[in-house]
Amino acid sequence: MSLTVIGPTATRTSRVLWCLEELGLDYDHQIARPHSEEINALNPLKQVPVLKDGDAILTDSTAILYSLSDRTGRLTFEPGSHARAKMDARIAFLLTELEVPLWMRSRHSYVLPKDLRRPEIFPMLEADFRLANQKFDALLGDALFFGGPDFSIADIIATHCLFWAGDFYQISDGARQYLARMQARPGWAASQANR
Ligand SMILES: N[C@@H](CCC(=O)N[C@@H](CS)C(=O)NCC(=O)O)C(=O)O
Repeated sequence: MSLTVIGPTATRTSRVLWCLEELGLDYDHQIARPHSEEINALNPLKQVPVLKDGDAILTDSTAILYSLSDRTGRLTFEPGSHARAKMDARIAFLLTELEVPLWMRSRHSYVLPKDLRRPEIFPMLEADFRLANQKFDALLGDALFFGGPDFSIADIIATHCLFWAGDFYQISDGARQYLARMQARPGWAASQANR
């Protein structure tokens, strides 16, 4: 595989970097910013991450994680199995509940043009995040991993969201312990090296 990850580390790009580190695959990393000429030419949404995968251009961090894990058969569960459906359900929760208040908080803090930002929604977003954090705790229970019996791409997305949440909010004790456990993995440290 010839893989080039494009996007700054301090974005959802880090999900892709961490996945590649966990898989032990070789890759290049280029730090182009969202809305830069280079990104706009690759992704009509003007967003990062972008993965150049041979001749193919892949976008969306979750789609990229699915592509890499399905192709290698690692960090995931067998397609069609109940374990896989459970992991998919956990990822759906992460993207539709835990990530949403974080993304909206970021959009209205620094992503959107100034005249479109609405900081008056911040208290509502904080309440949404609290609720999502409680749901995360309930789903995790006393399990080691969020997506199933082993470390999976669900843990990459969950960890990234909880790390991102630290920019704005205090996370629950359970989430903090989970985050510390995930960040102790060597792949996490390696994924953060090129900032
Ligand atoms: N669902 C996409 C979201 C990508 C995204 O919004 N990336 C942010 C950086 S983390 C970005 O490029 N923002 C610029 C913008 O939305 O205009 C993914 O997971 O890759």
